[in-house]
Amino acid sequence: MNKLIFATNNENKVAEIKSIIGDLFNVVSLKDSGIEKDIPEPHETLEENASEKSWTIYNLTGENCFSEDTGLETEALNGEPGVKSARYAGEGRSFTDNIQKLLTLLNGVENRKARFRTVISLIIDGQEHLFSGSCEGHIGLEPKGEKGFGYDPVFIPVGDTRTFAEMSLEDKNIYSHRKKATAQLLSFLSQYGKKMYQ
Ligand code: ITT
Repeated sequence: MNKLIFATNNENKVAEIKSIIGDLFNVVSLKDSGIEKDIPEPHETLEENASEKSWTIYNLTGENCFSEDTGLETEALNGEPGVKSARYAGEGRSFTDNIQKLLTLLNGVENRKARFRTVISLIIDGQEHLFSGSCEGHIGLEPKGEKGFGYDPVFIPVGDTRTFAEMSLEDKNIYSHRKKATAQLLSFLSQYGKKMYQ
């Protein structure tokens, strides 16, 4: 089966992407590849950060790989936390702190519209390809649910009344930004595979 290194240190992302890709590709995380590397995310856009992550691992291994950068963008906060999503409350702070900061900034704010956006950077045979997916929704008044990760307890997608953290992974995949971006990646890979073997 074709191997693809997933350039991430976030095991929750690995579980989600594996649940979407299934057996079509052998997705191997950095941990499973024995690579210990804190990949830099120094840029102002998800695209540039995703690109930096995948080139870092491609240059290190020479193997086909992909990465993704995801941000939660809220309308009332001009797109924040956005690219700062992972470290919104500061370096080394917990996810509870990130959620608390977001809820405090949105306290009393009527417009709670938000969206998750994922950008995937794939490097295959030395060439980069970008894919993206987004999910519209709103930020709840308080955290709800125990499943998922990150901002899932406060994000409610359009079309549902539950937060992502109250859903099974199967249900999150009905709406999810990551699912949409990964579907594009899969469609590209299946076309690419056909061209290679024609
Ligand atoms: P890598 O860079 O190693 O892939 P990361 O955790 O730093 O992992 P990102 O910068 O892409 O990943 O993600 C920013 C944060 O946004 C991340 O720490 C998550 O907690 C949160 N996040 C990403 N996807 C999410 C999702 O589907 N649901 C809830 N929160 C999410």
